[in-house]
Amino acid sequence: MFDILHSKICQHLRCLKIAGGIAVCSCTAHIHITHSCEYPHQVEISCLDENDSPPVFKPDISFVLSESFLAGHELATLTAEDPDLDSVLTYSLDLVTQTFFSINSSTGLLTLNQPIDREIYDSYEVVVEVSDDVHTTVWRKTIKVRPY
Ligand SMILES: [Ca+2]
Ligand SMILES: [Ca+2]
Repeated sequence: MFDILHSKICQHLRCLKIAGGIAVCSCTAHIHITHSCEYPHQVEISCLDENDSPPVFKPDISFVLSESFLAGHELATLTAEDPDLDSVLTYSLDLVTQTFFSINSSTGLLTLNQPIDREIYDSYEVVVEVSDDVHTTVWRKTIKVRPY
């Protein structure tokens, strides 16, 4: 039986958190054994990455809406990134946006449900959500319909 100096391990883990923030997957810690052994031991510790950061939409998302687009027209892929390892992102639309648009829940590909009439609505507010199962990030933009 032996005791591990927790402060030593905690110190290493704290350093990793400060240094990397997020994408840390392993670290090395020196563990000193306080009984029955005169030599310090070194072990490899695997640090699991917590899902503690929200996904972020890429900043360069833009697309146009045109009266000439048919139903099913592919408008844009709204991609987000998540700093946490092994995150699975799910894309969805808010209720009003779902009336006019569809999104592929895994790829973020946004498509048009039906042709649009600029004389009825000359702009649309598009609200897309991405979730990592814990955090949800919203992307919102008002797009003007162009007549061609
Ligand atoms: Ca994390
Ligand atoms: Ca996350």
